[in-house]
Amino acid sequence: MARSVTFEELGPVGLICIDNPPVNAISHSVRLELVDAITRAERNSSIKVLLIMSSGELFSAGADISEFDRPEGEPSFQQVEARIEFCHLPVVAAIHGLALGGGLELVMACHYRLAHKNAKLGMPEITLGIIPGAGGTQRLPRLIGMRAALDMILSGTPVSALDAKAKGLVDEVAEGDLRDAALSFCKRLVHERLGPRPTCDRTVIEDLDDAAIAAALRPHARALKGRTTQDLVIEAIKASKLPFSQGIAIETALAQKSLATRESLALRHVFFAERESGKSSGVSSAKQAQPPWIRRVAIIGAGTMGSGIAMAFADAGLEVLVTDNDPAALTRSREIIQSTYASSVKRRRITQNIADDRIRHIRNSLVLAELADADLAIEAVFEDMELKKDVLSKLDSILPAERLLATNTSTLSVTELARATAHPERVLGLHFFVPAHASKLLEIVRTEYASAESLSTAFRVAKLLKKVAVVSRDAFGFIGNRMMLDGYFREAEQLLLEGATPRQVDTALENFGFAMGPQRVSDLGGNDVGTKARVQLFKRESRPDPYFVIADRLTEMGRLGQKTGRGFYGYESGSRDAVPDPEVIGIIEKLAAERGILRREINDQEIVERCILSLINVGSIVLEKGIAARAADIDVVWTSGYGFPRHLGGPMFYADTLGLSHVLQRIRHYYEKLGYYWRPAKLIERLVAAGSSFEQWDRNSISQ
Ligand code: 3H9
Repeated sequence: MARSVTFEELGPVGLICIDNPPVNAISHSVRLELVDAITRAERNSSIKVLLIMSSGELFSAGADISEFDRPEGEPSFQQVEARIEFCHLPVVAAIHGLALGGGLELVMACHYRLAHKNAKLGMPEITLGIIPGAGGTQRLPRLIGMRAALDMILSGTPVSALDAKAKGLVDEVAEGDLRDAALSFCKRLVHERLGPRPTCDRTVIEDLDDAAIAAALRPHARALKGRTTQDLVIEAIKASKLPFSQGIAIETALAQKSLATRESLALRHVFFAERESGKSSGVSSAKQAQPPWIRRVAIIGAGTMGSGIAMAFADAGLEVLVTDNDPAALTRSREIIQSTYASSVKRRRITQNIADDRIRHIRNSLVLAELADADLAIEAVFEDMELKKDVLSKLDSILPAERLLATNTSTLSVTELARATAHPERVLGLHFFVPAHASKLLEIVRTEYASAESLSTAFRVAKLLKKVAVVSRDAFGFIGNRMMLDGYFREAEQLLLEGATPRQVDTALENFGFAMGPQRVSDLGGNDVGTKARVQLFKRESRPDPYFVIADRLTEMGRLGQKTGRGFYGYESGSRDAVPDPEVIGIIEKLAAERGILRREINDQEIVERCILSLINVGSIVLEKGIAARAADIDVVWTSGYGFPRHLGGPMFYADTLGLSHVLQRIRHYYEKLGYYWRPAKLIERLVAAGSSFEQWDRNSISQ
């Protein structure tokens, strides 16, 4: 069996190298082999110092998350760290790339630390709903102080090597070859007879009072809304004032507690779901296949979406050509791009040099034929079937036959668009979300013609853009918008007709955990945008009244949302604060009366239950129709693209935690009360009859 840790004798230095691709996770076998290597070095009298490094692109991504549901086994993390800390030889860690979570905890148990200047060090456990459980909450405060440690663990964001040095987390920052620098460092230790320096022997002098805790929590309030892990982190960090062994015992108990929370199960589910998305129903080979190199991208259509997509590629360092036959559109696009980058500079997200460089990566042209050497073309012209067909067929004749042609449609049939070309196998939908350069989700829309090579290229695109990709079959609304329109948003509108107010619906769903309630989202995106999209979608499939009758009426009245200062709410000039508007209640009452709907008091519990259950029910239909391949893909779409609280795992995972028989019973209840559109999805009925769950369904469909 291949070893995941190697040992090399280099004069007085014993070099231990972790080699566990792809991310050097500290698995059980790595821990076993680390202890073996240390024992071997200790027995060798010519070795005077131990150096721990890693191969590959990063030092370590931390503990092996896939082993979390099993007993830790021996040696545990703590045992390995104690072995390092109490080794009679000085132990040095040299970090390149990333040292995260358990990887950094291992580093902190070493006696000396070196980092390459491009390395980053972080404790991302909180993003998985757990606390650092391998000494991190005890050693980090000993090295950098309680407040800095609390901030680093609460943020979950890695710090740079230089920052780590300033904090006292590393001793030296190396430029050039890390191995050479680390070997010189080790030899210096030998020469100067510097011995072990256990972190556990240090004491924490700083205090953590309530004001300091509140100040540490404040910047993370939004990310931690509805979460509980932070309370356990605080408790563990406070314990670092105690003698080390007592602090470690408290950390271990709290870490076990965090692992068992629903929050942690949900966050780990989303972590793996994001990495698994697309690895089913024949896509896996495409995801793993070696896709062509992509350096130049052509965007056709210089509107808001085209400009956003252009920035997404420029941000990834690619050359972008934006074409449009309207010179004014190209001028506007340049203005959008310049002002977006200027605002990023103003907010200190990027420097002026980086902004200038990205702008230089984007070229404009009025001539479509100029894109002939592009590795990939994405059309982002108006949502009009004939126009898009015309553009795609022209692209088809300009670009060599193996290049991907993508459409950014959110409403039209990609299949019909593909048929307009001579090579339908190279046409896919790449559904970007607004703002295209910042949003995390990319829906890849496949038709029955799409080739594995096209899919593979689409995955490469997502990876380049650091987006999470989910494959959807070509159907009304794809995965996300179908669930939003037929489920979540429709139910929100229905609740308004039945008696709730926009503020009540939004607040209830924001308290549930959505970043923004549905009516505020509509006002932000523009009610007219939704109305236009539904007009197009209805050409594929229609929906009976009432279906977004309020939003459409608001559009007719010019109440388009924030951009006109009036929508579901009123907005003071220059303000984004949504102010309830009695005129809107009047409009809703009238629409309800026209449909014979009797308005009544509706409580928040009913609002949340109906919006979430309808989302789950339509999600099940999306699954049974094969629009999404896995329930976990739906969870990825909703947590990364639609603001569903990540710590609840996405709608389908949440359904499993509620229990599917309970879910079905409540859906049946609303079906009896509200009629046809609440008809329970057959898939839920089948799963309940079999005593199964969405998770089980995913597992079965993967093993088929
Ligand atoms: C921890 O350390 C707990 C301790 O405090 C206490 C212990 C007692 N384990 O993301 P990618 C896999 S908690 C297992 O696509 P990238 C991943 O599934 C841990 N597997 O690459 C994927 O597999 P596949 C704290 C892991 O370049 C492959 O590696 N650490 C782990 O875009 C490539 O991943 C974290 O939270 C892992 N720890 O990003 C860091 N990490 O190819 C989690 C990755 O089969 N990891 N895999 O799909 C990351 O943030 C990113 O993976 C990383 C690379 C930035 C490292």
